[in-house]
Amino acid sequence: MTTTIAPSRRVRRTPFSDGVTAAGVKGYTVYNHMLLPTVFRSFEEDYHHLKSAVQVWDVACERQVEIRGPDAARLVQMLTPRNLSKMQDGQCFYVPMVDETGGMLNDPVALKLDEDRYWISIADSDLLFWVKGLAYGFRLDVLVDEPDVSPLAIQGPRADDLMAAVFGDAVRDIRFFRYKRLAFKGRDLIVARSGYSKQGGFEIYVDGSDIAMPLWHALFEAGKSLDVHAGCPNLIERIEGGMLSYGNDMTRHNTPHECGLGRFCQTEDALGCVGRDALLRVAKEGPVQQIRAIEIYGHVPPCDRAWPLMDGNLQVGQVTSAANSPDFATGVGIGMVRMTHWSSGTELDVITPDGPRAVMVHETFWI
Ligand code: THG
Repeated sequence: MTTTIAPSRRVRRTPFSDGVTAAGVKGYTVYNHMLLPTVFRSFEEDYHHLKSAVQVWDVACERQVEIRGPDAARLVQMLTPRNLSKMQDGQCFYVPMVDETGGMLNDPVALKLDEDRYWISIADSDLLFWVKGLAYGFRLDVLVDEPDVSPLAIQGPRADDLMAAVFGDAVRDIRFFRYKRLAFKGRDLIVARSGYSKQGGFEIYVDGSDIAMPLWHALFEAGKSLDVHAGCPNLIERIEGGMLSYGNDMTRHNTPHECGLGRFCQTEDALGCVGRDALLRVAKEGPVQQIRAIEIYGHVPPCDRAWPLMDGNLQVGQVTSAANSPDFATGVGIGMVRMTHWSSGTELDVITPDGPRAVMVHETFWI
């Protein structure tokens, strides 16, 4: 018998699940209580294809927390130390969200839909409860809920051509982290130039499950000559690009500064932000540990727990994501490293379940 995830109502299917199954998905994880494919052909084949062609990703698990009403802007600014005062309709912002201690609660993409309406496209934590709690506790005039919106990502170097075939040439003019409303079957959908890869591409916020499979089929039909394939966020490519995974590389016990997300914090200007005082303190003093790229020498096994980073007998950090990179011909990892050992070129050992491996710390990622 093979090991499977037991299907149940709690582990939610997505409006694209029929397409994902038909495309031969080989592995899933659970993200926001919803299925998220992890592999189709193999991690390596998916990786090479993502970097050379175009893929359609079921990322419906990037659920939206919708905030609407007269106090929407105030509430969204309460959630993040990033200054949102100049955010325009049509913009997406990558925003660290923190609790009252400055601890990371999520690292979503926020979209401003209107002066009084936002979507928060969340990573894997139940942010809805925190947002609802703040709205209730502060008696804010807002509605907070999870709409029937399912992102579908189109990623890879041929993403523009595939999207233009379905939505028209207007997609080519969408700038990075901007969105346009484009028609599909008479429905206006938000199409943003964004996505969880460094290969470029788009995210379509599919508003209404009924058009999910029609859109899926239209993309595969239009992409026949482009070698389009079903794909998913690729572990190897994500690590090469230093894209963090909430719950893996960071948790509530890390500040944005430790996560290397200080450039997304303007805490001084983020008036009303929960955790502002705590973050002003850490921004001034600087973090004592920080995210680093970890080059790992020798084959690495799957990383399903934090691996200690050692300087001899002294633990100086941990590796929380790791894979074997075909393009860079080395093990690649993401780790949290103490400041005494975080400069580029530092040599350490990581303790994997298959034994210790020599590693080198780098301040920049591979791509
Ligand atoms: N897209 C959408 N929702 C999401 C994700 C996404 N929700 C879950 C998860 N991903 C949230 N985490 C991230 C992490 C990184 C980025 C986006 C969401 C990202 N980072 C850019 C980079 O590293 O190149 C920088 C962004 C910027 O410069 O503003 O895109 O992927 N809808």
